[in-house]
Amino acid sequence: LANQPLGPQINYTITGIDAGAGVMSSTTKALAAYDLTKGKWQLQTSSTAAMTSTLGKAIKHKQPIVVTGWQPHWMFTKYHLKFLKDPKNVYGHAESIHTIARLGLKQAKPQAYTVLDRFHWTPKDMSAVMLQVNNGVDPKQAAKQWLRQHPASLKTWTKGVAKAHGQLTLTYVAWDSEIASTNVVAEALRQVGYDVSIRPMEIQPLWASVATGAADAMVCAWLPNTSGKYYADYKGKFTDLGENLKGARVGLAVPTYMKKINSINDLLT
Ligand code: PBE
Repeated sequence: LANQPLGPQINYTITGIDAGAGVMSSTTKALAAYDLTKGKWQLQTSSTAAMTSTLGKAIKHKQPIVVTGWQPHWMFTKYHLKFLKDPKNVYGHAESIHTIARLGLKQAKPQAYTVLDRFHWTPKDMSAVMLQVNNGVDPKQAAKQWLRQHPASLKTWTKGVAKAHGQLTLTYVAWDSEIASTNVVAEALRQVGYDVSIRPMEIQPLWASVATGAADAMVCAWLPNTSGKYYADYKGKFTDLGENLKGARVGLAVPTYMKKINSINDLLT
């Protein structure tokens, strides 16, 4: 079986996630750019949970699989995966995740603005929280625990910030990476005194919520490529507080035991 072409073995299917995700539109572009559509390849829409479950099953049986991957994500911690080379650079190079606030937040809630502006961490930090959540820890508890274990980070974000009061709304898409970051920054904001609610939603309402001021901020903008379309669509209607994480990456991923598949071009062989 291992010597047969990959396509027929997996029904020419790339296992994807929710339709609105940037990695899905990039993969649709990749299908065209690498002539994969002509080669019968298709992208299957599902959800992160369904994708990671299908991935887990394939790995258990050492079967081939191609998924829409991103990093930081616990899938890269739990499994031996590799990104496929992308010589046409459809997915873009390393990305950063930005914090996006509503216009006027600085004046309305200066302490929140300061903490959100300072919030930053590393792929390793984010992976640690994601792994806890994947192991069954409640995201809020995992966030609290991470902050207890990283007092220096919390101090960097909150130092000198006066005690705050009042409501604060953060929105996010329930991707594992964004569940981790949103819960951690929400917990930090609670510790300076805010009553923080976090609301999961689809990606389009996510950007609209901040652009209309219905939400105060979000920490889920993968730039320049993955969330680039929404960033451009809503430009001028939000404040970009800059990077909260550097070194993120998006692309097609396969288990490392698929030794012959190293580039997106190899899917056609
Ligand atoms: N992701 C995780 C998102 C951004 C964060 C890669 C699934 C996407 O829009 O594709």
